[in-house]
Amino acid sequence: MPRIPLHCPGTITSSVTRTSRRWTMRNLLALTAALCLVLSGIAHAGPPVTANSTNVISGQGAPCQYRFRVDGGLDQLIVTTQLFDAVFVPVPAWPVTCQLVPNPGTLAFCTCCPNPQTGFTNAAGVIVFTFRKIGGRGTLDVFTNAAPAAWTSSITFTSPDLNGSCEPSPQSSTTVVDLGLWAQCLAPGPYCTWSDYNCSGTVDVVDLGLFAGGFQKGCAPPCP
Ligand SMILES: [Ca+2]
Repeated sequence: MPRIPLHCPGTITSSVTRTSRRWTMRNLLALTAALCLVLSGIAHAGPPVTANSTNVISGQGAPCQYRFRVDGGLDQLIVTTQLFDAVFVPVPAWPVTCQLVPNPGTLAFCTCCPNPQTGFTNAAGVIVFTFRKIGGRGTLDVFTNAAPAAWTSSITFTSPDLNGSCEPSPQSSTTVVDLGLWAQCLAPGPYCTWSDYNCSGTVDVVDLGLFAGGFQKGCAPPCP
């Protein structure tokens, strides 16, 4: 017996439902795209504001000072900056410069790597600078410029290259001249922080060991 094709009411309904679903999906996609455009317009950041942003300096390995070494051994100074605008929206792709600047307390300073360093904030408004391979002793200003936002902090530091000579490798930046500077602070001479690498309050054989770690070390790539 030949079969008669039937259009059941149920089939028609499901076809209509499918079409309607497709139409709704298309509208939903269009709406989402429009919403994204509007939101991205709202989220567009203004210039960074110092009071709303953060600039954190870390990496100090001893309680009283940073200890650097021209080969990058010992401490690294890490500057983490996050920029926000006046309404706390992160500021991406913003140019930031970070510089170690000698101040009146700087007794000697040299660096094997570029100073200042420059870069751009990421999507979260964050940029991280790393400073290492440094010689000298005393204090330094850490100046971060994300104009119109800016910060200046001061750090105390030392290194086995106490006179900040930064000889290139294979020369040694730590020589008998530096040994003389270190030994000035041995008892009964006056105490000085720069010779006290472990910040114990006295200059002794432990510090001599850390100082000696600078022998045969000179400036060499990579940077930072
Ligand atoms: Ca030296």
